[in-house]
Amino acid sequence: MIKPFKKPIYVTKPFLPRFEDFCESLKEIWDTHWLTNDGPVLQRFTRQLSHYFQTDNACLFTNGTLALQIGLQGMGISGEVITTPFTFVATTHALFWNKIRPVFVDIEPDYYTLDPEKVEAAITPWTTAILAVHVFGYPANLHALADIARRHNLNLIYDAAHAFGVEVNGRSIAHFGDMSMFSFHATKSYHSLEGGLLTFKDSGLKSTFDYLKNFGFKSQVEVVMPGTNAKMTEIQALMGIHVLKYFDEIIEKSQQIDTLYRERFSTVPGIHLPPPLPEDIRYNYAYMPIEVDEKEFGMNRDELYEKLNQYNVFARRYFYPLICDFACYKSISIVASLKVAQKVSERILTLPTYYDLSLDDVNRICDIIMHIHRERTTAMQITEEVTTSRTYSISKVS
Ligand code: T4K
Repeated sequence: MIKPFKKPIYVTKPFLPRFEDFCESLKEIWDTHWLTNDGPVLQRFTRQLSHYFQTDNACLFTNGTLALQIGLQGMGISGEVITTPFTFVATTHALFWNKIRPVFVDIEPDYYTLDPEKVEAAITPWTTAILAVHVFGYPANLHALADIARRHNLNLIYDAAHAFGVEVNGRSIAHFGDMSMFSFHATKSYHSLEGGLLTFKDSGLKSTFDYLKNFGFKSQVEVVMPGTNAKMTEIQALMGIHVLKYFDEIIEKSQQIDTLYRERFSTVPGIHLPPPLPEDIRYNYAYMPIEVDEKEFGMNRDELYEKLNQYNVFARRYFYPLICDFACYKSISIVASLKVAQKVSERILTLPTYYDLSLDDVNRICDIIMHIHRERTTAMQITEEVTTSRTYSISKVS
């Protein structure tokens, strides 16, 4: 008998720097009384991120959703945008708030990113951009999408909310496409409490993004566009600076967790994991998605999800339902089949992974899943035997 965890194990738990270190550094903010509106800490954070991403084209926002929304607005994207239904709802909301029609196309089965073939087939005269997602930090099919965008003269935008720290051939993922958005929400492996970052190719966009996130102000007496308020505060920026120092350690620990899960699940029937990534990709191990095959495992994803809750393990069904199945997007006509996305969304479960999740706890989560599987398959065998013997005795009597 395996006992439930005493305390809940959530899908993630934000990394925090040492309390004393953070408090000590707060003194700077207390001394200056500068809390927001492009303060010195935000400026320092921006410089650090520019260095980290090796680009001056970086702009910080109060969260990833507003970053993406403003990014699309600043780039003047309109009409139709081809995107994925297998993502967090904010990806589509950013389009909606810009009065852009999302055109959902299917994903690839291994890493759940946009299927380039399906993208090409969905292009119409109204298409202005492709909005792909590096979902779970898995890079989208960068070269194929770039090729399509180039041939059809489309903007290529990445929702890289999950992909902080991901590199391809030694280059940050931020350097692909025309613009990328990174989320620094507390639930991300890299965070600034809340926060968002845009990186972009065209340096001319920098001032537009700066205006848009600050009500459109160019000077105290000039409003050059109807902007909004999407500024990052000094305390957010300070947290971002602290967490950045530990990010390599966070990745290293998450990699150990990933390796252990993979090892343990290699012998569990019906639990499928995305294949290991090619060697030229430096992954951030931010999420631990598994797919549950009902036939092989003996129960479906939702039953496993509920059972895990009984053991105090709170895995999440990222991303279910598909965006196109939410009431507010139901009216959007789907042009193409979303067969893969539908299947993945019904089978996906993201397991706990975070910096201070111990390997013992990972082992215990795996033990619980194996125990649930064994319990179910034994019960199924008994039912089968009873049914067979009943059929046999009935046929003998008759
Ligand atoms: N694009 C994509 C692809 C995204 O995934 C997201 C955000 C965005 C765009 C938008 O970026 P932001 O505007 O958020 O910067 C969470 C996050 O709120 C959301 O940021 C994230 N994606 C999404 C995948 O996950 P929920 O509703 O699942 O979060 P919640 O509150 O249920 O938290 C999950 C678990 O994390 C909790 O069970 C416990 C733990 N937790 C959470 C918080 C907030 C903590 O331990 N401490 C905390 O402070 O959406």
